[in-house]
Amino acid sequence: MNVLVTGGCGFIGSNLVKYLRQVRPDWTIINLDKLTYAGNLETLKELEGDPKHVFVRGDVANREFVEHLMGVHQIDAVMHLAAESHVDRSILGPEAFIQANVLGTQQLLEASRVRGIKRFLMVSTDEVYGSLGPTGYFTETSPLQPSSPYSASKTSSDLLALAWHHTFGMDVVVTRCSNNYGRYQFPEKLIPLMVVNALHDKPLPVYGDGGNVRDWLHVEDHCSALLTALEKGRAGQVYNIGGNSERKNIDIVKAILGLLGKPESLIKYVKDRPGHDRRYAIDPTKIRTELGWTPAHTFEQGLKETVSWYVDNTAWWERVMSGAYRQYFETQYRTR
Ligand code: NAD
Ligand code: TDX
Repeated sequence: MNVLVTGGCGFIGSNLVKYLRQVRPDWTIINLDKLTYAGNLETLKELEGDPKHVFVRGDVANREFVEHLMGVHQIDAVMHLAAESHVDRSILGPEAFIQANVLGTQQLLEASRVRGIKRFLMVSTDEVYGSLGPTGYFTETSPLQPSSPYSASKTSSDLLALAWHHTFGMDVVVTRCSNNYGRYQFPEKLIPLMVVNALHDKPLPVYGDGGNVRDWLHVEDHCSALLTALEKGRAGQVYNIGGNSERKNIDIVKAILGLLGKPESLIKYVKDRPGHDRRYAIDPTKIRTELGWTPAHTFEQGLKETVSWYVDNTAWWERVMSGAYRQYFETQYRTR
């Protein structure tokens, strides 16, 4: 089996590539990544020389190139993770999100159709559903009401993937996952940002009143769910992924400070994010009952391990913060 993973040098993608190499050792993974600011090839250093992991730098929006790549590597299935992923950046500059998430997905779908790809897994997000009130859960039939340019672009790509199933008969499965946390997350997202700032005794910027709720899932549980959906999901279906771990942002920030032995005086309430969704909560019944998936991590244990990982791997995030991680690609690949 030859699988094209797009965005395999990002947070979830790099965890997924490593996970697949472990649990499906006979598969060949073609990792197509543009290496934007969020792509870090260094994260996959341990796979150097592994003949079953082929890294290719490229843009999913470059259809001719992607079609060629799919032909050369005789790709059977696509796991599409490549995207611009940070909500705050989408507020500052939405264009890159439309280009990568909407146009990029359309081009990738079209290349997949032309090449007769047997299964296309579209990695979407719970943000497509918009915001919940204090009660209730997102199910797969909840209305799609995205709030930010990021979530609107993801909703577009999610619906494009389903359109390629309905209109062209392509075998497409869509997953919508809640907030991920774990190792190798870029320190612009809530959990790693708070850890890194706390380690530097810098203020921890909490948006609004800190009462916004997110539903957290360990990245390794997301990876196992993606493999389950790829192998067992029904064509044309959507599967929510979540671990029933709703937490208020402020409670997470306080938990991180507690784990690091830092004072709560570091918390700084700042201006709210425009259009900030109040609450996300996933109902994962369908993937649990229909496909038999269950998460392996509890949030408390997972957060503890994640915070420890950032404490033990300062070199990784310091090279991200300084920009030095970009040199890895230059020395390892550009000179070949
Ligand atoms: P990330 O920003 O860490 O990584 C994105 C990767 O995609 C990077 O390696 C980047 O270089 C690459 N990329 C961006 N544009 C590209 C393009 N045009 N062509 C090829 N590669 C490109 O993101 P992440 O947090 O790992 O998220 C991965 C996917 O999962 C995204 O589609 C995101 O919407 C989705 N998702 C994320 C979460 C979360 O909590 N992080 C939750 C649900 C769904
Ligand atoms: O500095 C901060 N202060 C703060 O209060 C940051 C970066 C975030 N927040 C809040 C905003 C959110 O309520 O924390 C919460 C989480 O924020 P992010 O880490 O930016 O994630 P979110 O906006 O929830 O989106 C994430 O989950 C869904 C991912 O970035 C998306 O890619 C995914 O689709």
